[in-house]
Amino acid sequence: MTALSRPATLQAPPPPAPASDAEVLSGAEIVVRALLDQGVTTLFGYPGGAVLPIYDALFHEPRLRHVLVRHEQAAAHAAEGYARSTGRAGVVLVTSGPGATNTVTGIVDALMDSVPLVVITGQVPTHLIGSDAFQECDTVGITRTCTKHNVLVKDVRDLASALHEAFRIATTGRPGPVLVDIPKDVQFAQGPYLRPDQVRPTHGYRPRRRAEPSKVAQAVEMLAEAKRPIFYTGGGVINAGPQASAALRAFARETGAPVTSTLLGLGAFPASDPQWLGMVGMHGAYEANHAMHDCDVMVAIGARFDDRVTGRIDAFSPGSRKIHIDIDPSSIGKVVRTEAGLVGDAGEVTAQLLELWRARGGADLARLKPWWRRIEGWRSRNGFGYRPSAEEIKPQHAIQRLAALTRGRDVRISTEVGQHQMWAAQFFPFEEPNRWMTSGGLGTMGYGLPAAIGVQVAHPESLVIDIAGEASIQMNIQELATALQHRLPVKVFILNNQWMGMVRQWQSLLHGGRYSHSYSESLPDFVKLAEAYGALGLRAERPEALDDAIRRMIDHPGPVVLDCHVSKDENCFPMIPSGKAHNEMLLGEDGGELSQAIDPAGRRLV
Ligand SMILES: Cc1cc2nc3c(=O)[nH]c(=O)nc-3n(C[C@H](O)[C@H](O)[C@H](O)COP(=O)(O)OP(=O)(O)OC[C@H]3O[C@@H](n4cnc5c(N)ncnc54)[C@H](O)[C@@H]3O)c2cc1C
Ligand SMILES: Cc1ncc(C[n+]2csc(CCOP(=O)(O)OP(=O)(O)O)c2C)c(N)n1
Repeated sequence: MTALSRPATLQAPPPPAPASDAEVLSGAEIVVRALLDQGVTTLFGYPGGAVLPIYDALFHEPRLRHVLVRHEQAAAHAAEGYARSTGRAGVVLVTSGPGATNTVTGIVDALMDSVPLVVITGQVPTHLIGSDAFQECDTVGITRTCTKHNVLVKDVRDLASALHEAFRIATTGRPGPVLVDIPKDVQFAQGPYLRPDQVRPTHGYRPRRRAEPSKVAQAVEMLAEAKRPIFYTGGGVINAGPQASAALRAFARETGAPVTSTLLGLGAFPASDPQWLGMVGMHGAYEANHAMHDCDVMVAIGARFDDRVTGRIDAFSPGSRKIHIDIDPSSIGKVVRTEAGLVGDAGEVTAQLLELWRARGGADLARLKPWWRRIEGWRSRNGFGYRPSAEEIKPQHAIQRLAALTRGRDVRISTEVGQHQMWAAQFFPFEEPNRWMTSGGLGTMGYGLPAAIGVQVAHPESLVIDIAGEASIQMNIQELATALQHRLPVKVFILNNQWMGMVRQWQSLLHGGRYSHSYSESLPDFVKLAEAYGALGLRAERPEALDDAIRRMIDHPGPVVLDCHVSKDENCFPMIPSGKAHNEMLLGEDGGELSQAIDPAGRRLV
């Protein structure tokens, strides 16, 4: 998805309807009022010259909580964490020039992963635009291809409607980031304030929520005839809200089909459910990938056939007919041929399917028995197997212990990017949506800690843990100060293998073991570093110290960094090497029958 693929109707909104009785406010006050009227309670930001009038207006507004980050990239990721864990838009406020450019990584991240953000940037005064003024950059130009919509507001009379439209566009249809660039003179100028109900929506942008009935009927018949069906679910189910997860659970139960999910969809379907096959894709479960490869009808719900999922596209599930439910029509048929494309919201369309399924009297579940027997065969092989050790902490074991020791708590997990992220996806079971925050499409190292901060702001009572690598965590480590300042007791659980492990793994398997610049030299002492910020620093170096360290981490009332030293050379398996098919997975040395490990759903595997 790029902004260029979006309908042209997402251009600048039309001028607002004249409201003679409208209240007159300064541009800065309009921003604050619009945020309040949109139900915003929290924003993540960093001040600077071009945005000072808005900061001044915020000074007088106790109903808006401003979380001061230490780097604008982190503001965007924190807003993503907030949005992902609540389903509401995350709001970012930054200055012009470097403030705006620093947010770009987070904005692209949100675009790739369909996260609703409203990013407000200050801009130099209108008469200076184009003069290379101090801290001027073409924010709208720079972010054109990485926002769902962006707009430079040159007239204060357009400001309220631009802001309300930003929220509507960010949160409806396929969610994404919207940027509103506001020159400083517009922030000072006086203009009419329009409430959301006074704003005319942008003409033509009306995302469809319910699928065409004929397509629903076609999909139901395809599913009823299927002998080897599978549900391939994704981030779109999370976007669609908890009712979508509920509809998915009911539909899966009544159709008897196995369920897989992408990295971004974890939690939409409970990991403890017997119909759950685990994550699909490059580092997905052995049984999930085989079932995807051999199914005859695939029902993709809010999943976009990413290349980490499909592997070699001409070998992707070659014998199956595809049903694709997606709110973004441009997603359907983009990567794979689709027999039934259902445009609409994952929750509403799944409910439509369920209703018609029930009306037709379901289908004979006995026909799926041979399919489930094959799946059980794949399941009996422990694809996530690894060789346990009494000498060193295995990273997979560390995640299993973290999952075991936090079970029963209201826990929410974010991650950085790398092997630790994949092990977290494989070994930490999620039962509910909005509990798992990770950077999938862009794969942004440095995402996890600020995202955890955003999650903790939204869920003060939750246990929020960033599962990190020692390389990734250093990309936004400064955000420990944000956590301390705002009394956010986030935990950082570092799987420290002293390598950029995922890079080392690829170099090991695909580049002849030439480890070019992937060793993490000169690592800081993370315990001292945590202490320097005022957090609790802990270290675990041996397996017998692990449980105690995790307990101390989760019981501590403030922010904690736990530096967990793990095996240096462990690879993450299964792995579908790039350009290979789903049934050409590499397994670890114990990816067979040997391991005593348990899988994410708690099944003991031999
Ligand atoms: C190191 C690394 C390894 C990875 N390995 C894997 C892997 O093994 N397996 C894996 O799955 N991923 C993996 N990923 C992630 C991968 O790159 C993609 O981000 C991910 O697969 C995309 O998930 P998704 O298809 O659910 O799409 P998303 O990006 O979540 O897209 C959601 C889709 O749903 C649609 N949608 C949005 N809202 C709605 C709604 N309300 N109703 C209906 N549709 C909606 C959108 O239009 C879009 O098409 C990896 C990432 C990294 C960084
Ligand atoms: C900003 C950014 N730069 C580079 C990469 C490429 N990359 C992916 S994983 C990885 C190594 C991550 O190392 P670490 O955080 O220690 O995690 P590990 O893989 O060891 O668990 C790198 C460099 C990236 N994803 N993001």
